[in-house]
Amino acid sequence: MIKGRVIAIGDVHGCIDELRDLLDTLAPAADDYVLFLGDLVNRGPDSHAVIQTAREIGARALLGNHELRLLQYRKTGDKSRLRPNDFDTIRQLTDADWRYLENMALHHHRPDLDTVFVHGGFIPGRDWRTQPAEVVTRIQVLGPDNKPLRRGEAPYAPIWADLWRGPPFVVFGHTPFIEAYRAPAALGIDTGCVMGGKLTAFVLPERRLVQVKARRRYA
Ligand SMILES: [Mn+2]
Repeated sequence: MIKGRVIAIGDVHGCIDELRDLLDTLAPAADDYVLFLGDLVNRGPDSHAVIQTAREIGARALLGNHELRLLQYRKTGDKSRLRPNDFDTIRQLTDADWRYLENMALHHHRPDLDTVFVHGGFIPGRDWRTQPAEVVTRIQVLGPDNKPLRRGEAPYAPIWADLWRGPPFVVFGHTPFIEAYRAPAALGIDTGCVMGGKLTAFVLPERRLVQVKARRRYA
């Protein structure tokens, strides 16, 4: 029995003003399930405010590659893999923010909607449930031998979502597109807000896109 809506929100990357605009438009109700698709942090103006807002509205969040990198540093103290803007984010995060990051799941499955939500995606043809964090938070395209790669590493390789047949239907972020990306059994909703694009939400069960424009280009 479905109660309320599922509201999936694409990569926010610290864009707090646009997140507030989007939430004003969506006006989530108490029985709506608000789910961030990861990469709430880094690059944009205020990672802390984004996580605080997510907490305050009782939203859940999935692990993105940016959070995964921050958490690996938090666990090991090893700074060698951090990127310059990770340091800005680390300075902003409170203990409550870190707890929120530590509770991020790899994916969220809704059998009643035949839909799985994930940050990056999945290797097609394999059980999505057993794919590791390094794959599901980072995959963009499929290289030779089904190797998950970033788009920049293999510009002519197919987007994983184009080869995903489902079921389940997959809603994902991570790979920025100018418009929401409609594949046969997947939908990409990272529309590059931090790069001056849009912040996109996908609302189920009505399957409606809700978008706000970036106020400016932040990265
Ligand atoms: Mn990402």
